[in-house]
Amino acid sequence: MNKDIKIYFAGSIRGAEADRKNYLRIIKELKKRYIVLTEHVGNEKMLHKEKKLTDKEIESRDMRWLKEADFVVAEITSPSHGVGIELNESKHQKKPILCIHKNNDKKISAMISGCDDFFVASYTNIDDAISHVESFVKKNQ
Ligand code: 6IA
Repeated sequence: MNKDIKIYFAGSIRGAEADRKNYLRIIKELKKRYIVLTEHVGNEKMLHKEKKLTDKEIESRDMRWLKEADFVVAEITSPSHGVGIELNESKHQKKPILCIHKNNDKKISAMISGCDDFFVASYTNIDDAISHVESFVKKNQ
């Protein structure tokens, strides 16, 4: 249990094929272990409330949360411009960054797999995804 560790979870929203249910399952498990700053990424109801915010407000709030985060966990199975920007910003802020993706035959961006600042792991189920996060946090704490 690391309830004082803050995780910025990133995942596709307006990007391609956002698998919100999958994000939600991962976030639910992460919340048992850590503080998740960006629960809305997996939560349809919370995202609905975001509609009251302007894109400018979303961008500046998310960048503030990113600064606050101890770790960044990005679900990169579906390509997303927003996630790409968050990853690049996290890299400049020297955050420990874990990118997880479903174990399928789709290739992930070379800009992610080719970058030494990102630790990339594939998973087949939620337990698998969480154990990647746990061991990454343990190693980089
Ligand atoms: O380009 P994308 O939309 O796929 O970017 C997704 C990433 O950017 C996520 O990891 C989020 O942290 C961030 N992001 C993008 N849009 C939002 C948002 N509302 N709310 C919170 N974070 C966001 C989008 C509009 C909503 C009403 C559907």
